[in-house]
Amino acid sequence: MFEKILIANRGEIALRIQRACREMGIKTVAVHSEADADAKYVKLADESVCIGPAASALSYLNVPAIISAAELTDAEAIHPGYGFLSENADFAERVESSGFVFIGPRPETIRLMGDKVSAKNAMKASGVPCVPGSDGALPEDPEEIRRIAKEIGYPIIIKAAGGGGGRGMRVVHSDGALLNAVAMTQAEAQAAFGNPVVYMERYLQKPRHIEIQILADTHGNAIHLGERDCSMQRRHQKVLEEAPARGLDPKLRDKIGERCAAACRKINYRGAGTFEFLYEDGEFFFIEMNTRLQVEHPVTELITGIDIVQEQINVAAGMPLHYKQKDVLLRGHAIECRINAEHPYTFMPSPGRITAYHAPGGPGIRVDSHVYQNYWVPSHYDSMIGKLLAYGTTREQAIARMRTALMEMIVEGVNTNIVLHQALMHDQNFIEGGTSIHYLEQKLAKATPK
Ligand code: MV4
Repeated sequence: MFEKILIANRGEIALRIQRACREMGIKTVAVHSEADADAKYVKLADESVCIGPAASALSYLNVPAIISAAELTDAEAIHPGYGFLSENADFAERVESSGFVFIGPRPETIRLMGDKVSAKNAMKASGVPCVPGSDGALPEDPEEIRRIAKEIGYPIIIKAAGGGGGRGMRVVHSDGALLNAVAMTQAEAQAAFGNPVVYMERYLQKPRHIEIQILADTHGNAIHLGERDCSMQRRHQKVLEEAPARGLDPKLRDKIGERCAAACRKINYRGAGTFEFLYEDGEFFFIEMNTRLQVEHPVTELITGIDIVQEQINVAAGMPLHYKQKDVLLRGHAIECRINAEHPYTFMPSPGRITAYHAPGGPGIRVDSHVYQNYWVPSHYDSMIGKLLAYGTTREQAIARMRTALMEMIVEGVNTNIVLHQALMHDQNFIEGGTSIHYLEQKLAKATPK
């Protein structure tokens, strides 16, 4: 096992990874920007290194500074967390060629999944069901493009191979609008990602966003940990996540989960990963794969009892997974509310000093947060200040516990979205469950007419 790991991230996830390391007897190195120098989680690490000024481009994205910090402190492995460099294949390659272990998939795998066309091709070939669409990149010939769209049937969606997470997409409703939309998406893709390749899919109009968590080791074992429903989102930012997904047939879960695990075995996947699906009318359609630890991983930890971060570290050290598929039992229900320092209805970021803070507690409550009274929320990074999770034997109990926890939670000095979560925990459609990816935006549009 490693003796020392460098954590190339900040905030709650830096603390989460530290906690896993401490339990495993591994020393930690925190790297931080000037803006995060005084944060308590930096002091909690065994060692810390300042890697640059507040701006992410000069610190948390500063590859040479991070590698130097690992050399300076004699760390053996680097955990990238989520965001920042976590899905950057060049970074993973630089980490490994510098003699460190990258806690994540092999660089080739990150690259394969970073290109959405090659990801979909690989998954289709591995037996994962995909959204019906073009066979890879769209051809040049406009008549060919029109024929493909007609065959799929309108509405269709044009997506950039270099995009993902909601960037570089365009919905098209008719043949008349098609070729212009393709040209626009190609031009935007070239400008944004340096890659003009686009592909086409049938546009699903009211899907849910359901993702499957997987773990794979370097001994040929791959397992799935069930799904998370991440449909409650606004502008591609998830607001809350839960597991299991309301109404999902356990037989279908096992089937799709096993397909994902089999695909991992086939491509020699290593570490933790997430298969993103759209789910509509009882059918799963693969859209993308995330090759990192996700923000919402604790939802799965609560219903499986598996520490996903510790498994990542184990696998990176070359050890086999601690669990076989038959050991993975989904028990109860978990909900995660992302607590952001932002205005609850305009979503304007609200950096500044937290003047009063009280974390909720009690049975089934978990708070993953790095903040405290007097903590300064910097304006340079995303606005998430923590995650509040509630576990219950039933979904109803998880909701009841989340309501209580949200009521107990105190964050003063900055705006937060706590009242939005409170409203959602009393929303009749949320309580019923199974709302689509468009539900929250529609609810907000009704609540705040222009
Ligand atoms: C889609 C879709 C409907 N049909 N693909 C947006 C993010 C990117 N990961 C894929 N996205 C979508 N792809 C087809 N064929 C609708 C979305 C989509 C979406 C997906 C997941 C979560 C939130 C979303 C919000 C708007 C659109």
